[in-house]
Amino acid sequence: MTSADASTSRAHAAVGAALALAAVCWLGAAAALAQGNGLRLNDREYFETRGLNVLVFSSQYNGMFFDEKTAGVEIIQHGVRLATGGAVRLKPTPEQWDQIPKVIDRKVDKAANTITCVLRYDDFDFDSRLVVTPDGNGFRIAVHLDRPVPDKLEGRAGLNIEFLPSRYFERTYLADGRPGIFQRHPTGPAQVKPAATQIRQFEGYSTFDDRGRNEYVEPDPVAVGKTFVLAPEDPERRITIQAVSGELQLLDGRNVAQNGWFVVRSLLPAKATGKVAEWLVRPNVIPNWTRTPVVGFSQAGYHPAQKKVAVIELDANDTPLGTASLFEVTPDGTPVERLKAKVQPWGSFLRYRYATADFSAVNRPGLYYIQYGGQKTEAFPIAPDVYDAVWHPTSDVWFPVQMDHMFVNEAYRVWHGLPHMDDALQAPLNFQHFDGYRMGASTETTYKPLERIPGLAVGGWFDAGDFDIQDGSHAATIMSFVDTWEAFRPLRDQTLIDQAGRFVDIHRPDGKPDMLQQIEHGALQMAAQYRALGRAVRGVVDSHLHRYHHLGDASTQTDNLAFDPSLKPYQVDGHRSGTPDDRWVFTDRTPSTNYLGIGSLAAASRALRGFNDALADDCLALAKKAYADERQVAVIAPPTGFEAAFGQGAEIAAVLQLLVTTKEPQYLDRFNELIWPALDKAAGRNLPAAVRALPYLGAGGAERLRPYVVAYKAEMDKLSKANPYGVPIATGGWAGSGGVTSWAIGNYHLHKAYPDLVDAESVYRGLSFLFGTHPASNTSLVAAVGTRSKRLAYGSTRADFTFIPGVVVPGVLILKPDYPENMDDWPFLWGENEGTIGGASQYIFLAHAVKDLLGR
Ligand SMILES: [Ca+2]
Ligand SMILES: [Ca+2]
Repeated sequence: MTSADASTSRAHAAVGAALALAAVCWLGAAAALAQGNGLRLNDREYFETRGLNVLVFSSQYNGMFFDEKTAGVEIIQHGVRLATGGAVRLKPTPEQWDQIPKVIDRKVDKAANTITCVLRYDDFDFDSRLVVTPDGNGFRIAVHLDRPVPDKLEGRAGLNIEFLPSRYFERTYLADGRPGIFQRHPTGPAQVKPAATQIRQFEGYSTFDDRGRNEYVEPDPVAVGKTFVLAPEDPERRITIQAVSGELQLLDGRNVAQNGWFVVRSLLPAKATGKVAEWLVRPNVIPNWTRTPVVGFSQAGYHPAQKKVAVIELDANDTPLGTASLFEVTPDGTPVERLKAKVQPWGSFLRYRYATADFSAVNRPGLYYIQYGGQKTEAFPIAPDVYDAVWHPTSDVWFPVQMDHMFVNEAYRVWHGLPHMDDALQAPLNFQHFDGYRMGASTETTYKPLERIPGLAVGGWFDAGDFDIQDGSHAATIMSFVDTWEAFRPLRDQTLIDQAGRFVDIHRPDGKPDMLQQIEHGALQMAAQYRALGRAVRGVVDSHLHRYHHLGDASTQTDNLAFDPSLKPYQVDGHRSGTPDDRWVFTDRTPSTNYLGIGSLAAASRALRGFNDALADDCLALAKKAYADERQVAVIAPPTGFEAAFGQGAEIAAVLQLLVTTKEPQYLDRFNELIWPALDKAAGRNLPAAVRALPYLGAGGAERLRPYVVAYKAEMDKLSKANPYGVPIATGGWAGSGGVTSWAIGNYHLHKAYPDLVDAESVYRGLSFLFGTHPASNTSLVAAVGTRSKRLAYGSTRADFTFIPGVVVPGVLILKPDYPENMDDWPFLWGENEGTIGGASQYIFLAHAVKDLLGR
């Protein structure tokens, strides 16, 4: 929530207090008095009072991506999560890949109103007990030790809690009464320490590029004292922290990592046991605070013919108003009320209450806004052409910026220089990478570890906010683009893409459809991998952790010079250097990834026919050979585990693409062999492929498939009642706009084949969800699309607190147990703000699909 939202929420609190029914107010006050205004443990196992929640390891640190800033003791003050990471930590300002404690025991004691967690660091055989207990208007955090801090951690282990910098921008603090300003950008202090004193990071890798100097950097405190008051001037953010013994430090984690937070810390004393640290934390609470309602609607507007339903998200203590109004904005600025809609209470979902207001009756083209109580939304259009251009930023800007092995320019701005011309080396053996890649005991290729794999410095997209090429999502993106091309033929040409010159210029037509040029760019990388390796692999990724977190111009991530081990590090000789920074190709054998790669080549060969015939021929030949090879492997060694369970979906995609491209009976037979048992196992996941194969399945195909669609429709009806948005909302560690998009695309295919069973509104709802009809905020999740859209995202420009236009962010993360969040003032949570090529390509398809249905 931004400071503008914070002031409206204060205003709303005042209005709410004045307008709310007296009886409700009185009951609320009585209940609060009965609880002594204090925090109580609720049924969801966190501490709660009106305006304040304290979570104690409701979420745990994730071993996969380590510190995601969503674990430990966390504070949600006036509806805004602003503190995380409360725990015993081993560094002043732990980074993402620093050691995280494992929770080996968590006791929620309702009778004692206490949560106790035992935290363990296996590397040091170090256990601590963290106890959180409400106290007066706040709570106590205490650390207990049965055995003293291990020698190696003396002066290192401390009680930490982290505060989100953006929540404190333009605010101040007091340290024992001494004033300070929270810096907008970190300005130290920091100190250099010998590398030997560094506490081991993930798998022994280092986030720090010491340029061979055998050292690393740690922040020093910005302030020290017994009592800190954070944001004393702001009743929404004011928090007082007092060290019962010892002292507090205030540190700025951004000095070592742009995604660092402000840290309040007390070192644990050496050689001590029992209660070794204790804080009294008192977050200010505004009496009878009520969160400002969120009026969810489509920031991109509505087609006159579609339903227009606003979803109103309300504080649990709020009561829905009777009506909401739709005002038209007339040319002289006078608002004219066009409809007063009844507000229909929907019920509870997660921590909020919901209601809906249906404005569908208004269908006259114009500009409108929704008024709910004292609140009015941004203006938005109702018009037949609202969806015509919504995919343009993603296609014109975001995808060009994601292009690897190209120099990318936009008018006066260079997005990035020519990157990764030193691709790529065979990854070494037995290697656990920091981004989930892994190599086993064999390369399973003809290349030796660290040997150059030729021909890979061409084509490809950065998968997401980092700079790797992931084959699975890369292949899915090519197939999605081919779907869009074949279904809708978008001829838009606003980008110059010159493969020979490795040059991309945005807003500069070159006479060639951009969609075909993107398919070509993807196919160039994929075909290069098949030429060199005979199959798709896990992907191409940075070799060292200190380069993986690279922020800025992709062309400076490596030196673009081929690594030559006979030279010294940083020594350059012609086109070779001694710096081992070339990316690695992880070549572990994964049939499902290979099948997706095969499908992408087969699909690309169709789209590229007549555009780049040589590449089209090559793609198809590589796909057919690789498919035959992979089937041989499957006969010798049938897949097991994950591959057995999920690999068939990928083979279905491959066979479908080969079938559509070649019409050969061998692929039709294999498709029939695979698809029907797959439908019996999981209809929803496999229906889109089955529906698209209908033209090949013969006369009875559609009728044979119908019962599966009937069953899917029943599931969908159930789902549309599970939350007020009528779409599947994911609850995992990565927010769900991608899932919503592919769900809506599936519905599009089903609607086209079975319009009596699956309606078009289920397709539109997916897009409306992305455009602002979602929990937590009403910001469009597609940057630069809609009146108000994402102002920052987890892309290569995140350190600048901005976004790449057209990025589709994952969106609203549901933090355990009940808190929906999408930060729009802090870009660094990838689960909320990192766009992917898969999600973006699917968004382009969905935008076309919605326009297609509404254009009829
Ligand atoms: Ca073009
Ligand atoms: Ca290099």
